[in-house]
Amino acid sequence: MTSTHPHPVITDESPSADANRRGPSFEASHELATGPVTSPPRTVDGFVREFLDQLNFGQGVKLSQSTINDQYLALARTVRSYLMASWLETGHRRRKNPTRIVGYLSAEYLLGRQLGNNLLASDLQGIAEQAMEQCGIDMAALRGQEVEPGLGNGGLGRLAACFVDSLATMDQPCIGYGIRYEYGIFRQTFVEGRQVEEPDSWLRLGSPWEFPHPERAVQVGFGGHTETSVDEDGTEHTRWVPAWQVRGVPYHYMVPGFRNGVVNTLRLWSAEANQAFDLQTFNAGDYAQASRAEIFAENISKVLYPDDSTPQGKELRLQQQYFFVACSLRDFIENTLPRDVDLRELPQRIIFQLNDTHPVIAVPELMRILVDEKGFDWDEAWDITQQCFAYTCHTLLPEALEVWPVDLLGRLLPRHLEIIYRINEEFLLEVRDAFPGDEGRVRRMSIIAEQPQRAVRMAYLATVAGAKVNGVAELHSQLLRDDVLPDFHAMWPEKFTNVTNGITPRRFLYLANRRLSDLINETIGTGWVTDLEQLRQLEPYADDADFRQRFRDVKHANKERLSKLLRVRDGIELSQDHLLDVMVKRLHEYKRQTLKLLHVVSVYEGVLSGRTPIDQVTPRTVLFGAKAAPGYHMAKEIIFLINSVAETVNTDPVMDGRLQVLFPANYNVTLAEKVIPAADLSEQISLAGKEASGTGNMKFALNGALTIGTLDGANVEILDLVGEDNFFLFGMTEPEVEELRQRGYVPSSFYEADPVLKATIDLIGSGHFTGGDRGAVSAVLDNLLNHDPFMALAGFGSYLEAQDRVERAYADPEAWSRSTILNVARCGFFSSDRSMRDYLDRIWLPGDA
Ligand code: F58
Repeated sequence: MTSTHPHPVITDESPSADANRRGPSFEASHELATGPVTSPPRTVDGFVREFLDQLNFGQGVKLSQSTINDQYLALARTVRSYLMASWLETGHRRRKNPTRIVGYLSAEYLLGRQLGNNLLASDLQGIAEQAMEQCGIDMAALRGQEVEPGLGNGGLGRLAACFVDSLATMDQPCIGYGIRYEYGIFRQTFVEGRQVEEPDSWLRLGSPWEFPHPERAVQVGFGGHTETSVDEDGTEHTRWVPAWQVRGVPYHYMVPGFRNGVVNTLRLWSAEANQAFDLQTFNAGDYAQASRAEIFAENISKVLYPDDSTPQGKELRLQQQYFFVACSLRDFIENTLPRDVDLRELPQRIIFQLNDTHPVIAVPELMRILVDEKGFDWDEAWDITQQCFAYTCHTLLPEALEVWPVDLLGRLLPRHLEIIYRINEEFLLEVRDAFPGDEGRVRRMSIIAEQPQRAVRMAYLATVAGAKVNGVAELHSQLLRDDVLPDFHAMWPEKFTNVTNGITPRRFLYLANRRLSDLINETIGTGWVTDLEQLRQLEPYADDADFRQRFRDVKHANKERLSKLLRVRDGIELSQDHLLDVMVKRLHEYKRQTLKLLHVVSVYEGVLSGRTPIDQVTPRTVLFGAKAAPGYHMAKEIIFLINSVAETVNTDPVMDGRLQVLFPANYNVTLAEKVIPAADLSEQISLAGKEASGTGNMKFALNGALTIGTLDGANVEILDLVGEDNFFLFGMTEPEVEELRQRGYVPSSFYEADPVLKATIDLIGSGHFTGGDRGAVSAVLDNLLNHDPFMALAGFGSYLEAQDRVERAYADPEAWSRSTILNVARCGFFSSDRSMRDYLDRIWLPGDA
């Protein structure tokens, strides 16, 4: 352990020369400078004093002149200063006692607001409330001032945020690595029912939670060519000579554990030009040209790519991916790992978890560092690399598996392409060895696809390089083994494992649902917050009428809270005595928002046509929340249709206010925290075999909503745990879906055979919801009737039947409450703490258990 890195084979012109210069690492030099750091006193007075200091000296204003934004920034910095000692102490402790740490590589972190979470983690909520009161400040207004960092698209980014929260709470060393996008997921607005995207300038009013560290910047190269030389021993060396470089500047964010004195680090990279502008060109008056390099570099971390399901051909996206993993590996190897550690020991010090394929270019990057810069021979480098990575797949849709055309990759990262070719060559030798004479298999498994164009299959590269490959729910992992990567599974069955997703109970129960957590605390104590299985102790209370009443009171109060919010935020009215039926998630055909909409229209059509007496309609509010990728045409048409139906149904007196459809714009983490605790019914209705896991499904169940759902993703496991009496199951199984597809699925035959479905679709087709304009809805309807790739029409009958069951169950409040309590009591498994334990046991530290 005490030998030094092998001598680097690097010349002075190399982009990395600077980063490789010996000297104490940053961590070590910091150590010399740190004495004990003390927090401000944990009293109301101490808090007030710190807050006023932050206001006066941080913001440069007096309380009497301060704006809400000044106050919010000062409050955030106050909370930060309480966490600081723990942050420094955690780093210090970790350096003294080195273990294998997790480097979570994720292009997305959908963090949500930080203030509430950090107050909760540091146990300063009460003190802060009182301190603000003493200052005459409305704390709720300050909370409302925070703009959430929306640095993710949906489930995958939110999962990363839950995971880092859990690791800190479990005192597990982890650095979350990602990108500090200047603009996160777009802000959605509706104009005449259609989605309009606006840039999300989340940094505009200041960003009090981040710590820029320009002195820790690293260089990242792009483009150029490679050069090969032979040394005196006859060994060949290759060197990459990039054509251009950018600087990666790290911004550090605190990731506090729940009241345990641990603060881990999230390190997000921002791209900057090495030279801001060309002074000579500027002086000559060509201002635009003078800043070209700056604009070019800064574009790399400018904006989060909104999921468009067609990742190919997006050069900037590949730049982003390489940029952040190159920064992260450099940072870990040069600035985090002590200098005296031999790189052969790297696997004992780090496991890089690849969050989907987005960071997979890290694999050839590590090989390049080890072979080209550090002088390892290929086999040894490959042996190290294979122990340093593990890969999580988050999808089952083939179109979402990233492939990069070799032209593009070779142009942007020529050395990496060479390395990938060599990895592939050696891998295919292994395949031929294991399956002699099976050239079909060799072609199927090649990391390089030949059709429709030569391209690198990033999922295959990750599978070949990773020590482990996991899916995110039992069903998903099984389909991953059987359908997506069967040849790889046949070759390395032991590589494959499952870790079912989870959610952090801190944010999604304690913070989001204060009333329910108070009731739980009162009933079983507070141990559940870090040991969610303790919720099991609530089971007997499902039979306690008094407890059920209190549970209902909580739900009612949460509806009231949501109702107030929606009135102010969106100008919409939520009827609090309705069954609140919620479908919130990204808009995607496979998730089947159209199926939900067909149900809504069928209820309306029933009343309109006289089939259903109005007094037989269960008063219900259907709430949608969904962003569509800007380039996803069909998804945007579906949004328009939902808004059109909402407008008609909500205002048609024939419904007597019994059916409301709400679609607040810009669904995000902040809104989720208010919507989920208020929901009665959780819609998880994707076509079986399409949703890898889902995590919204877990959040709803844990907050006492019942699920109507298919046997897809983690629904299967929720059903298993809560029991079929407490879950509204419908629809085909995954094998049944496949069977129907094999038989030949004809959606129009379902339309012809089911009069309710026919009437429902005909009503939409008549232009009833679009002011008589039939053309306005034809894209969605044509698609449903002629293609329906996700079999919404085939699912309609059983879905309606399940909705009938929902209404019958809802009509008995005591039985309904009993079920909701059992859902809460039995969903402890879905804590992300448990997911992290599983990653540790199965992937990160197997054998340590
Ligand atoms: C989601 N994927 C899965 N991808 O769809 C969901 O079932 C799962 O629960 C979740 O991951 C966590 O495992 C997902 O959110 C993305 O957002 C990608 C972002 C980059 C572009 C392509 C989609």
